[in-house]
Amino acid sequence: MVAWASALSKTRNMLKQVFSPSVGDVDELNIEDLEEILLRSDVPVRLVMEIVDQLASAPRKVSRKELLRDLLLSELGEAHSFFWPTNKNPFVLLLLGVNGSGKTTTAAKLAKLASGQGLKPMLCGSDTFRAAGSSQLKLWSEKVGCNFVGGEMGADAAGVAYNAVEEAIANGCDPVIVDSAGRMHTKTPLMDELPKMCRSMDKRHAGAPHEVWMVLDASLGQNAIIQAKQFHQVVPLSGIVITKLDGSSKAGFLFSVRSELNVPILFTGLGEGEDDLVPFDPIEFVDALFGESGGE
Ligand SMILES: Nc1nc2c(ncn2[C@@H]2O[C@H](COP(=O)(O)OP(=O)(O)OP(=O)(O)O)[C@@H](O)[C@H]2O)c(=O)[nH]1
Ligand SMILES: [Mg+2]
Repeated sequence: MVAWASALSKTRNMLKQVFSPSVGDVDELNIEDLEEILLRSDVPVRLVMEIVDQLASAPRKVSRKELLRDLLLSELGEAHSFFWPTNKNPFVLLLLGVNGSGKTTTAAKLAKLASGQGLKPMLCGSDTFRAAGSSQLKLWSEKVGCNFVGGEMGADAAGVAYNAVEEAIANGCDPVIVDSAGRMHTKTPLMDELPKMCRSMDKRHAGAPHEVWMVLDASLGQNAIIQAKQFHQVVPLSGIVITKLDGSSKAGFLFSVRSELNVPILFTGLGEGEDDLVPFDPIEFVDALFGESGGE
């Protein structure tokens, strides 16, 4: 809870301006200020309008803060708990996203989580665009203490992914977490590489990758949704990881994910360390927005 509260301190501090300590007091709430703050936090316009309408028309005895909390929670829907499937032999997960969104760090954090649960993960560094792309993940694999397969700069990313799956099968590693090179959603040739990677893994291990998660940088706000839609068209996404929630004042775009993408938010990055990845919990997220303490 402390991590969530401190991660969301920027947005929370803005909200505090409209909800005075005597929260719930109708007269203390300036709806225009709230509207501006929600929009600045990248909460979708449609939802902001709905919130403003509902708050303005609610009976006086209803706590505005509670009503806002309920509206935000219902927009996020239920929490989606993720458990590593153990019947895929191995389960293969592909991570993708634009440059610098946090894919490599997230791959390492996920491997750490899987190791902690007694699994034997394999990290695959298929970022062969950059000289340091694959070696960065290799360093992480040493830190986390797990198997690793990578490729030289310029190597075929699909081939690297194929090799990783093959080696995982040979060594009994499960899950396989495949990191990919950052790519802009607008660059067609690079985007075309993603289905090729999927076909290559499927050739070695039918059904792989079993899941494809997009890693979204929270500081991008609504732009992250535009990117995700493009990726979703090229390779259907089964999950979303939101990184850099710590320090983002644009976390309101999370409220667009369900209505615009209908892909579950599974994990959230709350820092740069290997343990700073937590399952996404809508209640903790929304409560951290209104929390009164922590992480100032
Ligand atoms: N504060 C914070 N920083 C993060 C988080 N996740 C990743 N980062 C930082 O973001 C930067 C980019 O992370 P990478 O994991 O290299 O991102 P990437 O998507 O693999 O980047 P490319 O491979 O270049 O596309 C690094 O400095 C990470 O430490 C997070 O949850 N919080
Ligand atoms: Mg990377």
